[in-house]
This record gives sequence, structure tokens and C-alpha cells, in this order.
Amino acid sequence: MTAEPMKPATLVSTILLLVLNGCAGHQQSAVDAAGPQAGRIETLFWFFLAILGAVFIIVMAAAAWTLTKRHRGIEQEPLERTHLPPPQTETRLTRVVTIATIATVVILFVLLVSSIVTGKGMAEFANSKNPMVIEVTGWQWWWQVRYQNSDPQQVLDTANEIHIPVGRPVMIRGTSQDVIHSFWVPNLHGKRDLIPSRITTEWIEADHPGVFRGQCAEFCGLQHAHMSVWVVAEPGDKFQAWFNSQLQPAPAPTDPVLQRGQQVFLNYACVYCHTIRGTTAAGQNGPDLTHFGTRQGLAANTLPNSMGNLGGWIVNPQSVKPGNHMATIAVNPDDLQPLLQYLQSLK
Ligand code: HEC
Ligand SMILES: [Cu+2]
Repeated sequence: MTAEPMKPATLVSTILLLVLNGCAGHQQSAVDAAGPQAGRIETLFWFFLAILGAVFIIVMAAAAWTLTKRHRGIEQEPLERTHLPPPQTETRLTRVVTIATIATVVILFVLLVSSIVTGKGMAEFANSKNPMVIEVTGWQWWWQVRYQNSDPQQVLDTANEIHIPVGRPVMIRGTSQDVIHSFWVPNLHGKRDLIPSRITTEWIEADHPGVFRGQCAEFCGLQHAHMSVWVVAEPGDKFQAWFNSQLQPAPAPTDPVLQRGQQVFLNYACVYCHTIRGTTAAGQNGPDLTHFGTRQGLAANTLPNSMGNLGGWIVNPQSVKPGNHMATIAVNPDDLQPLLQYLQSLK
């Protein structure tokens, strides 16, 4: 089969689609809004694009028209040769320039007002009673996630994957552990900077179930590009089931291999950085691993969470994500398999 050359129009629309939707389908796209906040931003984007696109086409058409207009050259009227237009042209030019100036001011004003209205609309959830509050802390280069609750029994710690119930406003309280990061899940909202020792807030709400990808949007060092987060929006009951099971401590292993794996984890330095609730591991310098086996991704979603990838990560984290802050620990080859199985069993 011979490949036909792509028509220019197809090429342009393909590039546009790629740019607008991202390569991973619609899971990470500002023009495929999955909630009211992102919807407002999307509407504003299309509105700006339409108006500014029309202005662009008009300006280009006018430029093309003047450029291609036949020049009268040497046969010009003597008055024109001095570059002084005749009086009737002068009046016409004044009128055109005045109209263009007024149109510009009006258009800029319309754009200004529409972005203010959008901004005001974004704040609609700010008065919600009893909102769900999720604290998101950026670390080089992963996301710490804490579901806040006035009842300490209901506070949940996890990492790199956020679940939210569909149709309920969620307040993201963001901060940073080290440098400035930016929390950006384009299908749900715009960007919000995470700044050390400050708290910034944004509201998100998903209006349909889906899995949306977020990405750190502020250059934060070597592995900035490998700092992504999944937001899983699911129906209320499904969310509640997820939440309740995540609240549980890690299951105590009964299988001898898993028991061995747990001992391995507890004997190595892993415990200085990681927490597995229900064990003595209570480190605070790395992602909470209590239910690591339920997560889709590994190392802030740099890789899919599979046995093979996990083995590669633990044996040599620096080869997967150079510069990341997990120590390379020489795990005894006999210990590795039970350790991997144990980590995968943390459901
Ligand atoms: C010096 C602290 C430190 C030690 C020791 C450490 N880790 Fe980590 N670990 C981290 C950090 C930091 C990350 C996040 C890295 C990133 O994504 O940039 C991480 C990530 C992980 C992840 C991926 C978690 C996720 O959700 O993406 C696993 C699994 C893991 N570590 C297991 C282990 C095991 C097993 C050991 C012991 C053999 C260990 N770690 C030792 C700091 C540490
Ligand atoms: Cu970052």
C-alpha cells in the first residue's frame, strides 16, 4: 500500500488536534472539559479564538488586498507623487482609521469583560458548605495527597493518584515541600502554583466519571517532566468504597512469601522514607505505600505499575528517573522477589 501524501488541510487539522488534545486521547486536554471550572475556561478559549481568529483573517485580507492592488506608478496624479492623498481619500482614510480604532477598543473591552466574568464564575464553589478538602503537596518529583477531615480517623494519606466523587465540589489546598510546583489537571481546571510555606486553593468538580491526567506545570528541576498525577472521578458510592478501603491499614500478609517480603521491607532502609500503615514503617520522605498495589502508576506515573517496572525501580531508581530522591539500596537478590510481591499485594 502506498501512503498518499497528506492534504495540507488534513495536516493542519491533525496538528491542531494533536496540540489541542494532547497525544493521550482526551485524558489530558483543556478543550475536553470534564467539569464546570474547566468548562468555563474552555468556553473562554473558544470565544477568544473565534474573535481573534476573525481579526487575524480580516487584517491579513486587508494586507493582502493592499499588497496586490495594482500600483499606478509613474502615471500617478502629480499630487499623489508627493504622497499627499487627495482630500476625498484623506476623509475616507480618517473614517477607516477611526472605525478600526473604535472596533479595537470595543473588542479588547469585550475580551476583558468575558475573562472577568469567567474568573468570577470560577469562584462559585467558594461558599460550598461541607466541601471535600484534599491537600496536595508537591515534592521533587511526586505528589503527596491528604484527604482532610475534622475527624482524624477519616484523614487519608496517599500519593500520585487522587480519587474524587463525581458531582461534588472538591477544594484542592496546595502547597510545596521544596520548590515551586504547579498543579494542573487540564480537564478539570487551570494551573495553580504550589508554593513552599503557602497555601493556594482551587476548586474542581467532575461532572462525569473519567480518569484525567495532571502534570506539574512549573519547571521544578531535573525530573519535572516525570511528575504527573492521575485524577480518577467516579460515582459517589464507588468513590466511598475506594476511600473506605484506602483508610484501612495495609493487609497483614498470611502467605509465607509475602510475610518474608514484609520483613525485607522493614529490614531495609525503606522504612526511613516510606509509610505502610499497619506496620512499623512510618517514614515521611517518600510516597505513602500502604495501598501502593492499587495505584496505576509508579514513580509519579513515570511507568505503569507492573511487577517488572517495580523491580527495575527498586534495583536502580536512578536509571528510571535520574536525580530523584529515592536512595539506591542494594537489595539482596534473594530478597527482591518477595519484596516485589509484597509491594504488589498492598491492595
Ligand atoms: C531516602 C528515602 C528513600 C528510601 C530509603 C527509599 N525510598 Fe522509595 N521513594 C522515595 C522517594 C522520594 C520516592 C518518589 C520518587 C519520585 O517519584 O520522584 C520513592 C518512590 C518509591 C516507590 C514508588 C511509589 C509511587 O507511588 O510512585 C516505591 C514502590 C518505593 N519508593 C519503594 C521503596 C523500597 C522498597 C525501598 C527500600 C528498598 C525504598 N523505596 C527506599 C524515597 C525513598
Ligand atoms: Cu513539580
